[in-house]
Amino acid sequence: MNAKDKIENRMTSTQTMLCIGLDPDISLMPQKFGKSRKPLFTFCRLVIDTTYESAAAFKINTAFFEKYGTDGIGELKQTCDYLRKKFPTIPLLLDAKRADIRSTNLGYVSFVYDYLNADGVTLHPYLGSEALKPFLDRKDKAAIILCRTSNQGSGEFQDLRVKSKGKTFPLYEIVAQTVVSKWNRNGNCLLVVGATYPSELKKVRSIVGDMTLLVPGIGAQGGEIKKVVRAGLNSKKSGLLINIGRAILYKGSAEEIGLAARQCRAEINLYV
Ligand code: NUP
Repeated sequence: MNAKDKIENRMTSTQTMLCIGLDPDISLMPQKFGKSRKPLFTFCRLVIDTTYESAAAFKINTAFFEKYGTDGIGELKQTCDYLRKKFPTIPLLLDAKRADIRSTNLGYVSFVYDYLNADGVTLHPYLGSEALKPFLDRKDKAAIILCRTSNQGSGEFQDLRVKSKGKTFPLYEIVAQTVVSKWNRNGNCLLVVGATYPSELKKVRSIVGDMTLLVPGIGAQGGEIKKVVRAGLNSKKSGLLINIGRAILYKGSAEEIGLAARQCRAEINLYV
C-alpha cells in the first residue's frame, strides 16, 4: 500500500487526525530517562506505546537524534524499526527537511526510505521539481513539502510577492499552486502549513483541494486546534495531520502522556 493510502486509511479507521511528534529532548523528559543507556529510544518507545491508539501518524524529527552523533543515529534507527514492527499500519514520517541536487538526493532517499523505511519525509521546495525528482518519483512514499512554516520569521521569504501569469501572489501560494498543478503527478505530495497561521492555512486549502496538510505548531508554538480544524478541513471533513510534540510528550508519567494524546485527539474531533 502506498503512503497516501496508508495515511488516509489510518485517519479513517481510527477517526483521528493527530500526528504525534517524536522530538525526544533529554532536558525535558523525566530524569530517569537521562540515566538510561538509550534515552532517546527508551523515551520514544514509551510515547509510542502510550499514544498509538490516538495517532494518525508519528513524525520523527531527526535533529533530536543527530545531536548525539552515531549513538543518536543508532537510536533513530531503533525507534523507526520498533514503530514499523509493532505498529506497521501507522505511518512513519521523517522530519528532516531534505532537498539537494539530484545525485545527492539519491543518498538522502536511500537513508530515509531504504535504511529507515519511513513512509514520507519533509522537503524544501527551494531547489525546484527537477532536483526533487528522486523523492517525487517514489509513488509509494509521501513527499511532504514545506509551504508556509510555523515559525515567526516564516514571512521573510514565504510572503514575498511573486508575479505569475500577470498577477502577484505570496511565494507560499506559488509553492502550493505549483505542487498541486505540477509536482503531484503521482498523487504523493503533502504540504506543511503552520498552525500559527490559520488564515494562510485556509488559503492553502482553497488552492490544493483535498490534499493532506501536515500542520505543526500547536501548543508550545501558540497554534490552536480549533482554528486549525476550522481553517484546514478538506471537502471530506478530513485532510489534516495535526502534529503535536512538546504539548504531549512532556506531560509527565506514561499515563499523563497517553491522556494528553487522547484529549488532543478528542479536541480535534470536537471541531470536525
Ligand atoms: O513549519 C514547521 N514548523 C514546525 O514546528 C515545520 C516543521 N517541520 N516543524 C516541526 O514540527 C518542528 O521542527 C518540530 O519537530 C515540530 C513541532 O513540535 P512542537 O512545537 O509541537 O513541539
